[in-house]
Amino acid sequence: MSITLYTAATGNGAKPLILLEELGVSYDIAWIDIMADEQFTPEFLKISPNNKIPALVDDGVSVFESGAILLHLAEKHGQFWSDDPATKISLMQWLFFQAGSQGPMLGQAHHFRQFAPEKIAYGIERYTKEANRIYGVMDRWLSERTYFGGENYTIVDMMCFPWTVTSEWQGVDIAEFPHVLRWRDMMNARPAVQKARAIIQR
Ligand SMILES: N[C@@H](CCC(=O)N[C@@H](CS)C(=O)NCC(=O)O)C(=O)O
Repeated sequence: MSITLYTAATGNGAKPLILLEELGVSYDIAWIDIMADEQFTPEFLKISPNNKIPALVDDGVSVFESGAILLHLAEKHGQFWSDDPATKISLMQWLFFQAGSQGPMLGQAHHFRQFAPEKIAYGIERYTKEANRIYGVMDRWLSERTYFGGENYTIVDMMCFPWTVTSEWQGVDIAEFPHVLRWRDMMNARPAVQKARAIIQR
């Protein structure tokens, strides 16, 4: 069995690393320097046609999109997911919430607040407001359960966690979201999360 993870030091890049560390499987890392446009090379585009990290090659099969990567590994190893239909639907909705809302909106808040060469008030206001709304959604859900999937730790937690590490860059005061903070602290205490964060250095 051979696994190569193509990644970089970003929140999205951390997601599959957390799962690989939780699974305890061996893997190699191929670092992609996205600031030097290595994601646009023809070799990388064969693995990741949307020119983004992370991507994974598992025994010759390539997968892009962090949600697909985590789902592939979780199903293959029979861990951190569920076969129970009702539980699976609940997990799937939060997996897609992460991929379709949490990641992109927190990413936009991060971009307009930290990276945009011009400070555009409309963009900053729109995405800071949206980021705070998203934390409110997570906070309400986590106020009634330990993890996104209830009592079981799953890949949904691994998907949602990395973006919450940099909440202050998104204009979010984490103290206003005590349930997210409690869950984030719990995630940070996991040895696999600490190892993944040390590897990715963030
Ligand atoms: N929805 C994607 C997002 C991946 C993503 O945005 N990756 C960024 C780094 S965090 C990237 O590779 N950016 C390079 C580019 O857009 O050219 C996923 O979850 O895998």
